[in-house]
Amino acid sequence: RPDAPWWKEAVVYQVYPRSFNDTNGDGIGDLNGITAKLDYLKALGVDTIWLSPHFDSPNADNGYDIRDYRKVMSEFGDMDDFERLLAGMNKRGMRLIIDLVVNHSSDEHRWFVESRRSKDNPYRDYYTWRDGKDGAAPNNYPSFFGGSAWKKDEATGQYYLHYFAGKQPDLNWENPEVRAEVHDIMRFWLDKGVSGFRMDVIPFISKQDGLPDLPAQALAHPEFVYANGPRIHEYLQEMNREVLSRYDTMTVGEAFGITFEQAPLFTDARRHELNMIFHFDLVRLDRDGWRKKDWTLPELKATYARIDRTGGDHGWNTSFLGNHDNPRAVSHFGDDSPEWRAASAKALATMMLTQRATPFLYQGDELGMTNYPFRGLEDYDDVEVKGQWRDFVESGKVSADEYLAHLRQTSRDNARTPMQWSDAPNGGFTTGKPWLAVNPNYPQVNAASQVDDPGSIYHHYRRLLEVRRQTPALIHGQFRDLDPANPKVFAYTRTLDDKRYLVLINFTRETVAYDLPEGLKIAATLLDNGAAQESMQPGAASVTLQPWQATIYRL
Ligand code: TEU
Ligand code: CA
Repeated sequence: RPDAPWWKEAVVYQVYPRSFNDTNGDGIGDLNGITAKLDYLKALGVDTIWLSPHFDSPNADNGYDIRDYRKVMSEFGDMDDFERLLAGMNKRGMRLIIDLVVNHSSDEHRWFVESRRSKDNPYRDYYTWRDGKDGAAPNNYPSFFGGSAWKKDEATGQYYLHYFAGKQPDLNWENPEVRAEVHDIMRFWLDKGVSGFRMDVIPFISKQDGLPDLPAQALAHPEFVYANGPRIHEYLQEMNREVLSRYDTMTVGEAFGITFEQAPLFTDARRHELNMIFHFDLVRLDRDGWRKKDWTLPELKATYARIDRTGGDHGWNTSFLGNHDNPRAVSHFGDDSPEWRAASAKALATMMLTQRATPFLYQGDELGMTNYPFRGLEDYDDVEVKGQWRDFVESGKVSADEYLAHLRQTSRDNARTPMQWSDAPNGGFTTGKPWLAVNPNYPQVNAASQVDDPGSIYHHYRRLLEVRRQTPALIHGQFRDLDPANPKVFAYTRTLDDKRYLVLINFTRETVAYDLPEGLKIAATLLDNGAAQESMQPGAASVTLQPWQATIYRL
């Protein structure tokens, strides 16, 4: 598609800098560590990096609490290191998008330090301050990180709003000065040469008029109220007009609290808001908050079909199976037992990279990194865990054993353990003490051994990305699920003009004899994940799918 914008054909790799690569032995990944791995990423075939927050921060939430939007977090390096990273990327034809975290700042941001001083401080209105109600919080809003979303501040006796931690006060977007500040920050980084933004909880920036109490049934999932403020689309259109439309950018909004019906309001190109959003429905298929639930393949397929429909003719989607807030993809949707880990990780890669969407790979998923074998509370670092522990376990609502059993599978820390580069101590991530423990399976699961092995997960990702680049139908082609109710096999076609491809994925440990629906016949195999055992004859109408086999055929 010669007329397609670059961001539709891009392949994005998310770097969580803290856990990527440490070059100075302090146990924390850094920008120089990313620069040192650009050739690795280039060889994998990704062309864009999304960098999780790299800004100055006291790290109450690993950088999602920003103290200075124009300064590099000292643990990660300095502005020279950032410029070097960008130059190294440009040299390799790669682009960088950064994390725009502007629903809230850190409470240590200069604006908030001023704001909390007095009711008439010029920065007072940069945040949301209210009097308490009957000696308690102004309303019943809960925080995602436990307790109330309001915190009383001693200086003035008023409460400020924080949807996340108390150290993450929500900015007041009603104030035009706040919006102008954000636009300036965006221009600052775009002028440096970044190519766009992943926007953190962006639907939350518009607050409900009058901040009324949540009805009881909304308390467990306040995101659907927080994401539906009356001015959200006005703010995004203004941001687009003032900033984005003047640069060649990629934008992707983290759409926490957005339903399928609402998605096109953000992504329909005719509305001039964002290019794409991250739908939560797939990664939340099997959970309710920290609770893990069962999921079925037909549910997963229905979710893909719904996501694809919301793209429509004027929108575009993202494809992702994990990020720094979710468990590891292979542990989540695949089979991370030693026997099936590699095959299932490759099968998931095949699924993720053959959607009509821009793929976002999360660091380490190209190696099939797995969830961490957490034991007790002391193994976790995440601020979210501490808040939930207070709300659910200390309050006596849930036993420690029950909470920990679910958390082991749902915790964000599963994805935050350091990258496993080699079988050297600490997986080669650091020569010091890593800020979060390295998964003990690093001698078996690491980049060095997979780069050397053409049959590895890494090389399957690499081949998939190559095939995708050469096959426009796999990027732009229409998606159709051929067999939505099949509980074992995901079978879909991707069609562009007269080119038609079939993807078959066996989601089980069993061999499945599969007759192609609708009289379809295979013309050739484009790429399989190494599980297939028969070589297909042209004209074949049935396939014996091996456990976790995933194959792309030309029809
Ligand atoms: O995430 C918000 C979000 O949707 C969830 O990950 C949320 O933290 C939790 O699952 C609700 O129970 C974004 C960032 O990706 C996350 O890392 C930050 O902690 C959060 O916003 C606050 O900035
Ligand atoms: Ca370091």
